[in-house]
Amino acid sequence: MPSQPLSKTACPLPPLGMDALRLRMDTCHYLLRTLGAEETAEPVNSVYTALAMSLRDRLVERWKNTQKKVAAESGRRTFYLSLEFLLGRAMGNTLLNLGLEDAAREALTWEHRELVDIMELEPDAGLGNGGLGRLAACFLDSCASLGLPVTGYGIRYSYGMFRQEIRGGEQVEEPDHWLRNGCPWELKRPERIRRVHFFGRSDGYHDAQGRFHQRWVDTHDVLAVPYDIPIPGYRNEVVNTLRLWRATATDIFDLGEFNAGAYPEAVAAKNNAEHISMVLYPNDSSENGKELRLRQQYFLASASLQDVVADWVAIHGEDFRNFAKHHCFQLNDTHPSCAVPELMRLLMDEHGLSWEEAWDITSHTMAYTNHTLLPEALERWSVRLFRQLLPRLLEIIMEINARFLQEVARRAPGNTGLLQRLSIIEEGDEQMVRMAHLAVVGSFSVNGVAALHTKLLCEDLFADFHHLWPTKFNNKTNGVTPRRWLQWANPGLRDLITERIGPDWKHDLERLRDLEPAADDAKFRKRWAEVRRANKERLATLVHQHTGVTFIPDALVDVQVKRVHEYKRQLLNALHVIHLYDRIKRGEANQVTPRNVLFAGKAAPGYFMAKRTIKFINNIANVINHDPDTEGLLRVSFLPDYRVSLMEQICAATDLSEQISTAGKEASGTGNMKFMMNGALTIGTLDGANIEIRDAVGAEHFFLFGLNAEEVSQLRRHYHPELYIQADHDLARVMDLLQSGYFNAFEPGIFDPIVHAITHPHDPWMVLADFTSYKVKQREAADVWHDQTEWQRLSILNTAASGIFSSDRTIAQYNADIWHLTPLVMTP
Ligand code: GPQ
Repeated sequence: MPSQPLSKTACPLPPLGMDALRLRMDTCHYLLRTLGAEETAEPVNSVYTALAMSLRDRLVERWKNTQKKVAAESGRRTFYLSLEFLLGRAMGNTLLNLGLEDAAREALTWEHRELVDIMELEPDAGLGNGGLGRLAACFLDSCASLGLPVTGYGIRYSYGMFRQEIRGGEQVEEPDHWLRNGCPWELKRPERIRRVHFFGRSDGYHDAQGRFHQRWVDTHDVLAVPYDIPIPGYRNEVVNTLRLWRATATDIFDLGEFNAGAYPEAVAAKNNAEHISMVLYPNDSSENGKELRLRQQYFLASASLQDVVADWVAIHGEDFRNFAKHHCFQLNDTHPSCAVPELMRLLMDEHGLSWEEAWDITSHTMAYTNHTLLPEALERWSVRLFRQLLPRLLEIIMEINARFLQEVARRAPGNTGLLQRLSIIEEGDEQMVRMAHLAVVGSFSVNGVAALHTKLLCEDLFADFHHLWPTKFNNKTNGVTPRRWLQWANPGLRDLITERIGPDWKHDLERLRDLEPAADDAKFRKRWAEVRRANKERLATLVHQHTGVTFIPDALVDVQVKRVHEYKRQLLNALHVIHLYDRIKRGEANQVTPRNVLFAGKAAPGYFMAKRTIKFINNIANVINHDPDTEGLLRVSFLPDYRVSLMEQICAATDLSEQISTAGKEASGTGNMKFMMNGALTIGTLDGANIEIRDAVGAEHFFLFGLNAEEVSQLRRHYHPELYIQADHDLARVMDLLQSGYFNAFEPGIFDPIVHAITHPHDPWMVLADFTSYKVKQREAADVWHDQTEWQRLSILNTAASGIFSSDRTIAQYNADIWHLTPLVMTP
């Protein structure tokens, strides 16, 4: 953006709306007085910061009012504990929720600045890997918008999810220093620092009354410094809090440990403490097992619980009788499940409660959400590591387990198999703590994230627990916030919808059903298509900028964006792309529907097959896009560095949403919901929330293919991939092309691992089993695309049926069944 020196324009006062005028004055103030922006410099970044600070001012007042109200009502509160909050950018969301979008646009008209360009300067807060972290962010938005007193607790990683670059078709990871220019949204709260213990040993002693206690001594402590991020509700004056902890060294740790001669070591120790909040582990749906990760988990659990307990003690003293009545801790997967033994420790060791009293409180405040059935994602920590790092916690876990197994033995005498299966401690060469078992035993509620997922939890993963405590288990199908994912991401569609059915849907997404009749209105369909076309042009520009690939105008936009993982089967999609290419090459060009196929997603840095899949897709894209025969028919691109702010552009521009995981493996999926809300049609398996999406929109409006979860598990024992190749000539040709090295002419052998994986009878993801039905369904989708009237009709019907996938519905269900919070009503 060209910019004039500030002096020439220093805050003129043209006729502006009141909000815009105030926003401009505040922005100028921060720009000139706080940031000291130089008059001749190009202060674009400082304009972003100054505007963000002005908006934060507007949040702070509401924030304080909300806190006062929560304190005054002294009702029940929920604390959402999560190692991940994938927030993305805050500015657009703040403007939308405060209703200041137009004001900000006006306020920035001086100096030829454009709000959209300023907003692009905000780095994504990428403090999460994928679905689980983004779900936490959507939930915070919904809690605030429903006026529920819910506080998020997480870690303020210095480095979030890595930035992904693609070089030579391969993923290269670069650190994401998102705090480089500071974060104008957060407020540091040094007065609420907490101390977290590590190492040391457990020590028994008698108190003055002669009662026996245990305490954790000789510890190495780390300080937890909270930074608060405001979470505004949608136009309801509520502002909740996300409190993120940063680790720093204690002075005592530094000076007590080392003598003066070891000064550099003492300083280095500080560094060591700070490692805890240094970086997010980039593993999605797979366990990591590194000691530093366990430190992060305990650090979060301990700091957060101490914070809540301290607030309680400040008001109620040492009387904890009503603590459980007032608190619920929702555990986002097992990552924060150290909270169970930690609350026991705080109540017993620091506040003198008995085991029974502490257990009664703990087991009535903890609620656990499971996000996966994949065995590789189920966290287990070695007892040895636990004993060394968190000795007092291990002692408590062992006691929880002993008492739990006693109860089981009483109910099912002599059933040692059952005891072994249920035990929190897994026996074997090395004893392990099963974190999921700890979470289930310690919680009063255990939920899955989609109907099928919860059913499989009850029948499979937690069958024995379900048998023991059937009423503990419940389903909460995921949702996404319609503020960010429809209103903000797709303003064109938002305004068109409002024009048609009025604004009520913005507060109750189920009202989108009122759009249904519009699907049969030709004029409306035309305008719907126009909005979507404009979105697609924007996406095409973006893709071209970042990949050099030119999308075919008006072609079907076919999208698979998500973490790259074998169970999500990007490979199946890639095989289909090869098949389309093969059809073009064998002379069926006139039967092939023009398509732009878009992939994006990050692979865990240590996940070989996922990284090779990225290379595979890039090589295929390279061959296809450079073959003149594909001109106007097929374009393939892999967009680097997939993240929240990219999805905002992608979901508004997608025609066909690829949700093609092996049935039974995707717990829910949430990208599927974002696409549907924006009018995409889905091609998918009967997996996770796809099933509910199909139920909502109607089976005839969903491209279903593939084996169902039961068929997948039946087939496992006698799966013969070669039979599928023999049975489908198209698949055989694809495999031949692959094996001939067509896509790796100068890189011999690099795709052998891929060929090997999908042709092996032990392929857990059964890629080839679903190829034929996928191909057929893709063809059906292409045929429907030819009938644009029908496609736009289905597109409208998808949006109209997407209301139940609002995270407001999900959160209302968490509240009705688990949290039981009374909504706050704030007046402006
Ligand atoms: N999920 Cl266990 C993640 O994003 N990361 C994880 O570590 C685990 C689960 C996802 C899951 O794969 C999706 O199916 C869900 O939609 C999502 O969690 C939110 O529940």
